[in-house]
Amino acid sequence: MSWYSHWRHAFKLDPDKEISDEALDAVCLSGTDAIIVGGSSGVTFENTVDLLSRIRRYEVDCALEVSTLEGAVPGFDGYFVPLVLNTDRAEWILGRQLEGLKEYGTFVPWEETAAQGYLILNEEATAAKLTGANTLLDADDVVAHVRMADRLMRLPVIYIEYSGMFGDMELLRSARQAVVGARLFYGGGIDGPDKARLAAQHAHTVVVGNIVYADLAAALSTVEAVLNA
Ligand code: 1GP
Repeated sequence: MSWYSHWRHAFKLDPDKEISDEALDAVCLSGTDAIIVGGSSGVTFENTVDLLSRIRRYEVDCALEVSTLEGAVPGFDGYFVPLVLNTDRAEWILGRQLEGLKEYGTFVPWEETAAQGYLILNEEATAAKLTGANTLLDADDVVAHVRMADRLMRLPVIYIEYSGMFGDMELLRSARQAVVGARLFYGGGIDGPDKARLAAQHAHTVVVGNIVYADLAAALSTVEAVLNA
């Protein structure tokens, strides 16, 4: 059992986006299993500390996705280190991570740190553009990537990422069927209970992001949908 292995539902909050105290209160008390703090751009030490300190008023688990050196902030319950599986650009697979380890390697809380093997599948997503992700994967490609991550590399988390659009549930199903040891996270385009329920059929952990900022009530409705799925 790891610190995140009981999570069924998580909200992902972006330090670079404004959220009111009332909205944050509703998110943290929603019954979600965790808040993941992370974003693809504009993440700084200051805005990450600020968001952490506001979430810390609540009991909910709070983890950081460490995607930049500047945004590596102590005090979270757990840390995820993303590695992009479907890019040719080594800097996103292990380059930046090595830089981070050279700088902060002695401070890493290893018991609370987990690598996430990311498969970024929405070509329009900021993360896909930034990392040069090859988003045109079919089911066989997805299964091969999952086996690489799960069986060969023994990564503890595989993250099927469609940030900004609802993904192909058949591909997610293929991923789930191939996974043996890893936790399968899904995120992207969940805008209410129906899509949340669909994703929860295959993913171990369903991550809900942008809708928090666009339609809070719809975001909150995903918690029960996932927990009851
Ligand atoms: C983003 O996977 C998360 O990293 C959630 O995606 O913002 O589209 O919900 P959305």
